Amino acid sequence: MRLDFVSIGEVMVQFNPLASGPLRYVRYYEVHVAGTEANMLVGLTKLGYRTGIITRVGDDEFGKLIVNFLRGEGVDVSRVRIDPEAYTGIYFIQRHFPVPGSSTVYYYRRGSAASKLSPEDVDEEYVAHAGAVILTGITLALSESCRRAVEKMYGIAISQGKDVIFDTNIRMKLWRREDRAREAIARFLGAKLVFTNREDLGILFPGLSVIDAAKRIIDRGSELVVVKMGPEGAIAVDKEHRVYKSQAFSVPHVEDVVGAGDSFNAAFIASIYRGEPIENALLYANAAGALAVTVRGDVEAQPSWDDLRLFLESQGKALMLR
Ligand code: KDG
Repeated sequence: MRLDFVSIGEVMVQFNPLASGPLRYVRYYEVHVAGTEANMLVGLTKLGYRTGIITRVGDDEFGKLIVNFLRGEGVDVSRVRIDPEAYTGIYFIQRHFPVPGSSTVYYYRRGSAASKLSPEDVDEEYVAHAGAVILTGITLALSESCRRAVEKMYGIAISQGKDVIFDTNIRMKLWRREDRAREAIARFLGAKLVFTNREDLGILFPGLSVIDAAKRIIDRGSELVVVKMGPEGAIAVDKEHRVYKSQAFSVPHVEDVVGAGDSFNAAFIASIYRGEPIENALLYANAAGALAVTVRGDVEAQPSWDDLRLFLESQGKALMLR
């Protein structure tokens, strides 16, 4: 089977409270399936692409939920390994406290099945047959064997002349030390398309402005760098150092901001791979990011092209596909 995009990473069960505020007062949770790589793949399937994930889940009910969910969304799960020795990772979200409009994640994932991913999970043929590979800093942070698995996938993609898309996605709760993140992520900054954000650039290139830091990534071999800035929109820098700026959309109600960046990435990637200009890709990506924050769960409000058209029209803009 030929897939357009494949990725590797941990998929977890997300417990998202029905009420906002401190978790000690929360009594009811809603169950979702999430994880940055899977989120991007689901977003891409909604926009018409064929995707697949390499991961491990435990031989437990949460693992079964994840596989059923991803399969239902159209993501290829033929490379999901069921690990009888380890459990499926989970996490909780605390919403709108102590900072209204923000969300905080609490992981229960150390030693999980996915943290045991290793180079042997990376099927060379599977990667070689894909159109492009999506990698993130989160998988690099999970364990030494995860890091080697991501490096293997990167090596296969490069040797086969495949595009690599990389999101720095620095989670300090996983890395604990900034120098570790900086060192592990450095070699991936030559990926063809790099997504990042202001905080990550501050860790990767301390003291540099956002635009200068993005230009440094271009100088390492990347062709396009996209800096996501949440409610402040996004900036892209291309290989001629041209800078593109775009504004975010505001929505009437922010339910949960977790996953917005993945929704943004999916729409941006989908647009670029169908040949849309960078300005339009940024517009559609901001729209997809805005939609994602309106619901609990990372992927539930990711748009199709028709959804994007309707959303943009409601904002006085148009979807102009080539
Ligand atoms: O981008 C959203 C993800 O951060 C969230 O779903 C959880 O994948 C996750 C992680 O590792 O933080």
